[in-house]
This record gives sequence, C-alpha cells and structure tokens, in this order.
Amino acid sequence: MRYRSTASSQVSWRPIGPDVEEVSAQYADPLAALARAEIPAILLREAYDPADCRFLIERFVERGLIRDPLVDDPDDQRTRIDIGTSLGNKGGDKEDFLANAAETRALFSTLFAGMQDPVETLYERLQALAPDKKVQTAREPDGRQYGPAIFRVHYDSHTYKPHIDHVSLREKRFDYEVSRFTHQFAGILCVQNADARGPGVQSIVHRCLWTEELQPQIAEQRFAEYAEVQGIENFRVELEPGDLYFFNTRCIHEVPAVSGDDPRVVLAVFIGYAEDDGEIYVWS
Ligand SMILES: O=C(O)CCC(=O)C(=O)O
Ligand SMILES: [Fe+2]
Repeated sequence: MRYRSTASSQVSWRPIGPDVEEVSAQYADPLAALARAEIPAILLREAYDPADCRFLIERFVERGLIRDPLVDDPDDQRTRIDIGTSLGNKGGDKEDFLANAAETRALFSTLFAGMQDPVETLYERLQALAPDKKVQTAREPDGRQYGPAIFRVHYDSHTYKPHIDHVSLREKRFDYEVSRFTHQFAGILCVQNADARGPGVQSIVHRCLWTEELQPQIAEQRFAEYAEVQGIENFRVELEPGDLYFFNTRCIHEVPAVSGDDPRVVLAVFIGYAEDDGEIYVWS
C-alpha cells in the first residue's frame, strides 16, 4: 500500500521499512519522500549482522580505539569518542581535514578484517534505495575524498540537544563540494546500545523542518516547549544492533542522555542529496 503523505493525512508520521524490498514496493523514490519529510525515517532492520557488531566492539578495544570496559582510567572521562573524521569538527582547515580523512580510510582498510565491512553495508543499502543515482564518498573537485563514515561512541550522560545538521544552513560552510546539495540526511547504524537489556531510544525526530524563524527556539533551548504548544509530532527511533536508519537532518532531532553501563556506539554518515543531482555524496 502507498501511504498517504500530505500534512492533512490521517496516517501518522511513521517510518518506512523494514528492508529495501518493502521500502521500494511502497515508494517509487524513498529518498525524495525523506527530502520532503513525508516520513520521519527509512528504518532497515538487521542490515548488519549483530554478531559482527560484537566483533567490532572487541576490535575497537583490541586496537585501543575505545576504553577497555574492564579497565577504569580516571584520566579518561570523555563522554564521546569518535573513530573517523568529522567535517563538522575539522572542516575549518581543509588541508588538515582531507589529510585526516586519508588516515581514516587507511585505518578502515584493515579495521574490518574477518567481518562484513559495515561502511560498505551502509553504502550498499543507500545505493539500493536510490538506483538512479550514484552513491559515493564525497570528494573535492581534485578527487580528494572526505572521511567515508564515523563511529561515535557515547558514554553515560552524553546527550544531543534538539538541533539540525546541514552544511550550508547550519554550519554555513560554502567552500566544500557538499555545499551544493539542497538536502542533507544522516545514516545511522546501531552497533551497540547503552543497555544490553533492550532497545534504547536512539533519537527523537520531530516533524518540523528547520527554518530561520525557529532558530531562537533552538538556541535558547525552548524547542521542547515550542513542540508541545504547537502539537508537533515526533518519532522515537528504537534500534537493535545491526539496525540502520536514514533521516532528514533538517528535521529537528535530539538524542536523550545515554543511560547504561555500556557505551552507545553507532556508525554514522551524512548524505548530500538533491532531486536533480545524479550523484549522492556520503561523508562524516
Ligand atoms: O546518534 C544519532 O542517532 C544521531 C546523532 C545526530 O544527531 C546526527 O547524526 O545527526
Ligand atoms: Fe544530528
């Protein structure tokens, strides 16, 4: 069945899934629906093997990329550890950013030995959702590539307050090739929940596309109140390890404080998309 998708629809704002076949059967162009925020997310269950999720965490510990959960290091109190290159953090210095991205690609070329490459899984699924476009790692006109994806490891109490992500609208970056895309999405693969006893709330996506007028509500941390008064719908994303979701990062979204003994670990990408662009760029 094809969901009705206008704001006046009786059908509430629900993600589509649980796999590419079903999504493609429901929507001729699922990414266009995401761009218009007709749906909160494309949610693909078991895109990646949960056993490989566990191997991956062990690999991170073996390689010293994250803290050993059995060793308490009083000098290391970080609530977030990144494995990969972030344009948001490093984009102020393009040379440094691109050099760092090359190091990440070198690291990732051996990191997944003996297991399915989760970055490949994520790109493959995205490509399957957009058969008419070419999905590839974002690159500058001279061919130099951005970081392909990033692991984010969040420890107890780490929170993302309501925000959006958008290279030009929010970060005001115009000197990178990815600025050309009208729409920005995120792809998030759950590697580990903070509490192994059940699916954790990963993020809350609000049915509200950012505009300049909304910025004060966000900056002054009044969005929750605003959403309540306006009766803005939201969708709470709950994932098991191996589940993957894509959402429009211009929809105001947040991640409640991580709570649990284990870190919440995700593999994340940003995605540049435009209806009239034959390429889809992926970066972190
Ligand atoms: O960790 C997440 O699920 C989402 C984090 C976030 O805000 C983003 O990737 O844009
Ligand atoms: Fe975000």
